Amino acid sequence: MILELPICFRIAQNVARRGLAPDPLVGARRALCALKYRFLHGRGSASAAVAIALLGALPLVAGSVTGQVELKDSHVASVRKGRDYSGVVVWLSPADGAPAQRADGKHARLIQKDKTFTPHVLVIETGTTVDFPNYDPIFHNAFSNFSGQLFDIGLYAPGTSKSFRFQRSGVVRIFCNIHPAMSAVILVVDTPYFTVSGADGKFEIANVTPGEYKLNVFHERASESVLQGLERRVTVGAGNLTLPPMEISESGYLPASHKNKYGKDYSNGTEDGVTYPGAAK
Ligand SMILES: [Cu+2]
Repeated sequence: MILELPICFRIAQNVARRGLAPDPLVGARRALCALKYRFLHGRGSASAAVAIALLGALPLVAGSVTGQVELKDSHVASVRKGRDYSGVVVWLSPADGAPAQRADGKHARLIQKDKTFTPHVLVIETGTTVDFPNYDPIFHNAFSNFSGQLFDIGLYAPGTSKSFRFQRSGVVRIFCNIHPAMSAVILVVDTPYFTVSGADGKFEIANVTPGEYKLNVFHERASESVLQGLERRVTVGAGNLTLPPMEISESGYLPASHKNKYGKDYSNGTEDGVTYPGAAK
């Protein structure tokens, strides 16, 4: 106890000077020290110590946001007849324009198997590295020359993987330079609060720190104006916030063919016959 007191005194001074602690655990420790010092020495402000205890020692209870989306006016059979409303991204960004979150050191995966990128829609925090493992017996070459972030990880052989770190927020449309039918979307966001809807259109963003947020929505076949019309401000408290159902119109979406990474048309029907240096025979 005696040895603790000088430490508590310094911490209490630090708390008094700064007002708040950086996180609840540190706050709790500092507040306990401050209170202990106050009672042992009869100095300092009791109200300040209590305020510190309340602000720092009581961890904020995380909230959640749930809702349901429906895709309308779609030309895609699985959506129109199968009622597949998957692939809608919903995320929360701080309403006060707080500094962007970065996820340096985090990894996510976009698998290539059966000439398909999985998942088709991947959401990551800015700074995340995406690994592109190739589980096919053929070469692939993921790239993007659309808006968002340009990248080209080159050819990679069966059973190998390449990686790329996404450092800017935005929509990155991914293609394969060998297989024109392969596509995916990586959405890079400046927040840890995001989710992707399931086939039933339901979504949940869990473990949200209570506060004011801007709710953002993305779907690859929705126009910019439709998506902007769905933005709204939400207040997250402790417990669950259920949003009213949202309809996302695909009206005006025109599927368009895309070029390869050189900006040229893909060669017709020969992709599987291509032999690459070092490819397994
Ligand atoms: Cu490919």
